Amino acid sequence: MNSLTSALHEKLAQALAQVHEAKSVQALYEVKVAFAGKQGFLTEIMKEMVKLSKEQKPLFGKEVNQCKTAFETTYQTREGQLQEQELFEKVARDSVDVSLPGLKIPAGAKHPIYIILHEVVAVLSKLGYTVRTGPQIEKDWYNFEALNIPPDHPARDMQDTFYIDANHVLRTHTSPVQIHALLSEKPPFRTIAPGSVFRCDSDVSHSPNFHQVEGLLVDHKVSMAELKGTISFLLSELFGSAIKVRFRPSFFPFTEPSAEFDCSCPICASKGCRLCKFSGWIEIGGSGLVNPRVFEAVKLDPAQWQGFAFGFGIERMAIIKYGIDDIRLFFENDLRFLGQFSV
Ligand code: 2U9
Repeated sequence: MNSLTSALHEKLAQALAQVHEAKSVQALYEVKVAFAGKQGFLTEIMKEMVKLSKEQKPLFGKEVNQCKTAFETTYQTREGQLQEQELFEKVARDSVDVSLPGLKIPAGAKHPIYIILHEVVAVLSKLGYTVRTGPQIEKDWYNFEALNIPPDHPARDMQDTFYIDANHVLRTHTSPVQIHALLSEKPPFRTIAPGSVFRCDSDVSHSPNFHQVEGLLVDHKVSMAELKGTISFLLSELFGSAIKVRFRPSFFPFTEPSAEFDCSCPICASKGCRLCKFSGWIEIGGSGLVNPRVFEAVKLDPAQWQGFAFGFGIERMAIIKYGIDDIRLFFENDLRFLGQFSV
């Protein structure tokens, strides 16, 4: 046996021992790369063949092939064992203890604002109102001008309005939705615009972002009596038929005449409590007959068309209905607060 052949057999014996000793599929693979890989021992020893005689060369080539086959066979057997072993270890490691109690997934709850908003929509739908929505960023004209709010009106003051730029604002009410409706739809119609509005104001009873519902009915002849009937119906459906409603003269640029409306305190049944400030009455919102100047702005003839409109804040409704004393709770997403409204 020449020295190359004995080196070959010695290395094969070594590699087979390493195969048996390998503790992982990865370690095993490294043995294979070192012995039979492209740049491994067998490739290198083949290069040494030039040193052999013409007769020795084919014999040595045959030896190399036999060693390769012997290595492969042993390698594959060991690989199978290690793969199985690793699989068992993985299964043992990842096993599930089926006797452990399951994770409790708490049930979600509807947000109180969502609950009230949908109650209001449900009641007004019975009277034939359909919901309209619109963008939260509005052109000055839709939010103010068309609603007869002149440039020097206090509602436009930087303190109340978030300006995006000189011509765009975060809507301060949902009235621009009604302006879009008046421009795109042929009256008569009745519509409600619920949604998020923004005012630069923040304390226990004011949030820079709150929700409103506004209603608008347009027809040839519309009266304050119909407006009062609509508001009374809505409040009695929301707070119960025992509720009393009163209207107080007020002023809004977009309605004339205008009236604010209150309801008897549903918390203390008008006996007097902290919520109604011991007056027995709670302020709910504002209303009135659509100012003819609004019809003129949207190119509708005020001699042909009349309307009534009303608006109120949803947070305020929720505060009254649930006896909540800080408006900021609606926006903090504290699950201890939100969980109380689960159905
Ligand atoms: C058009 C014409 C008139 C909607 C109205 C009020 C009165 C009102 C406030 C109540 C509390 C807003 O959330 S609040 O601060 N709203 O007092 N809103 S009348 O009048 C309209 C709307 C659209 C075309």
